[in-house]
Amino acid sequence: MVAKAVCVLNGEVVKGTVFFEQADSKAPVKVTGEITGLTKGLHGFHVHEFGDNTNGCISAGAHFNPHNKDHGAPDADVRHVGDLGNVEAGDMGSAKVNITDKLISLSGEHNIIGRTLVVHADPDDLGVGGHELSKTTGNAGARLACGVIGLAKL
Ligand SMILES: *[C@@H]1O[C@H](CO)[C@@H](O)[C@H](O)[C@H]1NC(C)=O
Ligand SMILES: [Cu+2]
Ligand SMILES: [Zn+2]
Repeated sequence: MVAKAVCVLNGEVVKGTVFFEQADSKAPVKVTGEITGLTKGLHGFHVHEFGDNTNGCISAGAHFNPHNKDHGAPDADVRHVGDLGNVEAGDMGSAKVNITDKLISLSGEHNIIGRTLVVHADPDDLGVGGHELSKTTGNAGARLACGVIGLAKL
């Protein structure tokens, strides 16, 4: 059965709306939308563990990682479930999101509904940057905007 979810990203400057759609519980999830107010270039893009924004994006915790793996690229064998890589903003600071991901889900063990989507200040090095944070966060820097992923109308 098709499932849909939505997230409104809300930061001081960075805003966005991101839609999630999954044809059935085993299908890949299509992630689409637009994020504005970014600097030109790549920005880390992840699902973090908790849908808690009581202290801003910080209370969302670490990357959603139910299997205790190292951080990695979306297409890597070793990655967090929440690792969606980067979005890329153009000259006007707007990024079109168009990702299809095989690991996140809108139900079951990898369910991202009720968790937080975060867009970061810096590029995610996809675990291979050689920085001390590469294997945990991709060294993606500050959390510019975030929002809780919620159920959407079908
Ligand atoms: C999103 O990506 C898919 C596959 O790469 C492509 O077929 C589709 O046209 C893209 N959609 C948009 C809105 O860019
Ligand atoms: Cu993140
Ligand atoms: Zn990660």
